[in-house]
Amino acid sequence: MKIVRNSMVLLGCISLLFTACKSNLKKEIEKKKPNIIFIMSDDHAYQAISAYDDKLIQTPNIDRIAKEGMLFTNASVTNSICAPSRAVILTGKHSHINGKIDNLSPFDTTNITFPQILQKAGYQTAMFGKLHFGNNPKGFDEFKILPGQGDYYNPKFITQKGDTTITGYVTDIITDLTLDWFKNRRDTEKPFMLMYLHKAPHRSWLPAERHYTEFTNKTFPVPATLFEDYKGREDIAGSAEMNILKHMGLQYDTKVYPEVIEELGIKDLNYYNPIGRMNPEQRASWDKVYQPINDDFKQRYPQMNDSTLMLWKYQRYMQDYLGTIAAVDENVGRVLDYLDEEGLAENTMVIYTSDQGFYLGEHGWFDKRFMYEESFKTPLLIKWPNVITPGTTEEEMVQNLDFAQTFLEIAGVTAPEDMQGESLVPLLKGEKEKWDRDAVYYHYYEYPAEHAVKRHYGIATKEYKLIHFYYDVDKWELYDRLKDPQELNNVIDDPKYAGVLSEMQEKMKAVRLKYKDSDSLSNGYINLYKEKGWIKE
Ligand code: SGN
Ligand code: CA
Repeated sequence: MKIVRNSMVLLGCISLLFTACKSNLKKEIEKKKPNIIFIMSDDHAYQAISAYDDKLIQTPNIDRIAKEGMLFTNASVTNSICAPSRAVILTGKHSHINGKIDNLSPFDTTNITFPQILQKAGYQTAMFGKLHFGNNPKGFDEFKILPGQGDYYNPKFITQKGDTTITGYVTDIITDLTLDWFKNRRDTEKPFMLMYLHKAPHRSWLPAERHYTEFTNKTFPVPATLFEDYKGREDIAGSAEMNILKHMGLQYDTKVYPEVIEELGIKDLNYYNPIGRMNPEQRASWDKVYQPINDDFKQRYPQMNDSTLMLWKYQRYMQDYLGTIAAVDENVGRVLDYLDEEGLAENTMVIYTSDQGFYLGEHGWFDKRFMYEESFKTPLLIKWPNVITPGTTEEEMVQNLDFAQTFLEIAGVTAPEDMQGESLVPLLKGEKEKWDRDAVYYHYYEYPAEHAVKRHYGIATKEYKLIHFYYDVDKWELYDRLKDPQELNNVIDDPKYAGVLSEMQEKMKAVRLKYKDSDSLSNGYINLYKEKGWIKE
């Protein structure tokens, strides 16, 4: 009897030990799963990252990600506007499938997002910064997000414990919140997925005080197409309302004081004053630098013509836009340093991207929305030690649609069948032979709306781009991306391109079929605008 009891106790012990070992082993494996830090800025043009182009600004910290990892030179978005881009990233589905077609309607939270899946798979998840969804994110153990667009100075945050307003500069604060989470609440037993999302450099471009002088003292090179006249494309490019001369606000964007505008008798955009949130101390530091700019403008304005005013506005735009990026770069450096110091860098994938590209004076524009190069293309830099060969450049066509499946694959989770992207892991591993995408798809919807960019969809191959503008127009454009990188010549009617055109049209049909987009879906989304009264019949 005794022997039997003893052996049962022994067996029990072994089984307990086995279970403990198994659960420790599981924890070890969980811990070894790569961590993910997804860094995204808002409206950060690749032209303003020195790893891509160093004529405007040096961004040594962001560049570090490419130096230690991979720089994607042909990454694009599927719909060049904020909240839709974020919805595509979280769901791995095009806008016409996830339903978030524009910034105006709230995100449908019945969509399954990759953070929800990762959280279930044992990842600790956190989000800090700008989401812009109109509702809170699902699948996060912790979030502190800006309401809507958020503010540069003394921003309010939505948290799980209620709203809070924090004194200071938004880019620094989002980083402080992130580092505070790392230091005080990161579960060292679990892998993590962190979304660290900057508001900068979104309009209306308020830099941090420490960057005022440096940037307002600089003069930036003028893009070749700043004075484009949109000839032959009057009803598409020419009808958009994002021209620096005509549509950029003197007060709102270039920071001319309301009293100066009044004194000069200028009719300006009727926007609120973005420096209004500053406290007296912040305002005093601002005035020290921006009052002399105003004095100078007051003196020069009477002699200005359209062309000198355009140049003045362009320089003011660049000074403030790039000034906000200096703080993003410094703060990215703080996070990268923390990872290095804590020995976390080794097992962490770091991604830097933007929710879309942006025009920095090309075509005379600011803003985005079009499928044309500067707003279609987005920066993408990824480091993943021991997997990516440092300093690699990748020219394959990848999209924000691909992130969800990439993260799921590196976490060892099978992606839902209905996600529409491709995992980037083969490219990250240098296994190019496993990548066979030859075209990407794009669809923009937010019209009629601010900036008046018409609804359009299109495909891009490495060589060509075919775009169809619809709803209140029916216009097709074809661009030769290699011969005409600035996209000034629409060759749709050029007989030399007849063969290319028919090939691209066939491809467009196939791609639309593959991603399940159709005219009937587009009409459904137009009807939605009619129902909401945003389109008058
Ligand atoms: C705001 C801006 C627009 C910008 C949209 C979308 N105007 O409406 O210039 O296109 O955001 O930007 S502002 O007067 O509010 O600054 S997005 O990045 O959120 O999509
Ligand atoms: Ca944006």
